[in-house]
Amino acid sequence: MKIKYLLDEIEQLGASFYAGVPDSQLRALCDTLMSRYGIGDRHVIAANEGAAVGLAAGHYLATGKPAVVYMQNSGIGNAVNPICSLVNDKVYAIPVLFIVGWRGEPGVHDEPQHIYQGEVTRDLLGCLGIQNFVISKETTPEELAAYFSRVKEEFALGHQCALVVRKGALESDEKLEYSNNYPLSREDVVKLFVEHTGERDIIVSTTGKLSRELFEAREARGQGHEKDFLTVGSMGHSSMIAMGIAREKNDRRVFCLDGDGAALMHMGSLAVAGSAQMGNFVHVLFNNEAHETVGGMPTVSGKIDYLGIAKSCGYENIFTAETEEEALSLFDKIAQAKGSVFAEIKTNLSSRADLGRPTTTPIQNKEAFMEFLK
Ligand SMILES: Cc1ncc(C[n+]2csc(CCOP(=O)(O)OP(=O)(O)O)c2C)c(N)n1
Repeated sequence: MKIKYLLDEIEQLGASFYAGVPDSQLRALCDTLMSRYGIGDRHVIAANEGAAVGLAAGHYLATGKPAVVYMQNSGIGNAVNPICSLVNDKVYAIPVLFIVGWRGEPGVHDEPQHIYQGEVTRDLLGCLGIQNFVISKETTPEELAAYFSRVKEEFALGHQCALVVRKGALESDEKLEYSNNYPLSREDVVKLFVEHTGERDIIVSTTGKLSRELFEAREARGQGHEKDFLTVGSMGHSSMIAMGIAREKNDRRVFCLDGDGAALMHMGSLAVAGSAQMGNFVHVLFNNEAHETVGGMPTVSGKIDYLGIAKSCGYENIFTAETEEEALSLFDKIAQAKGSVFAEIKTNLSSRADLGRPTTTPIQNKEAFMEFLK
């Protein structure tokens, strides 16, 4: 279905403000919003999906108009609290239109982290009191108009509605290419970590392509995957997984390889990890100022002083790298550091079109990893 039909219906609904977290399955929507509105009056990329509901609520309070919140279905969990305790009609009764990318739809092949989420997506929305309509490639403008009439009725009652978007359902004429000028690629830096971390060092890697690149780097070197915990889902929680391990394994160094979008998503964890001042904790932020994995839409990380934030959160050693030379010298600095480390590495938005996905299952990953931790 052409994205134009959807945006026209939204316009007629009186909604003109969009907030969300990008999703590859909603790429046609994200790119169209970026090209029409950029980031500004009509469109904000939120830190997480719950925050997007907050923005939608604030917009409604200020204008009396409903807003649109877009997200991958993985983000429903982040939004549950403000859906139940803020916008629900038993509280402030604030209409919101959700546009939800349906990863892991039953019967459609997808990665393990999407399977259960995909199974429960519509039930979960139903449970949250949100009427939802499935949008597929075949949805006609007439069917869409009928869904929007229902949305209007629900909005009049102070309810929320959702469009659950199937894979490949939305088409747009524009596909934006995003870029920055940093010399290092994320994948090359990931390879450096594989080469320069020690035999007993532990890696916890963030959601998205970074984990896929780590998996492939091990394969390319003929190594096993037991040293790495791949946070395939649960975006934004790799630092807390790493902290949970580091607390128990004082004699092992734990590297968290984080993404800037993920770190922003639950930024409070930086304060908790930093203030714990664990001498074996090495938090590495791959900052490409974007959600590269899902298409490259920008984050606010270009405007953020992560080094200042890390310092004030209590990290004891703060490093930065933008060139290969600087990235290589990081490993000596980390080896000599006394106390916890935060390192920000600036990376560009290149990634391989033929990048694979883990060929082992999450359970195999967990079992080998736990054995390695013993
Ligand atoms: C809660 C949640 N929201 C959204 C997504 C979809 N998603 C997967 S990876 C990703 C981008 C991650 O960005 P970043 O951490 O900056 O890493 P990059 O891809 O740029 O390396 C997003 C939005 C998700 N998996 N989970």
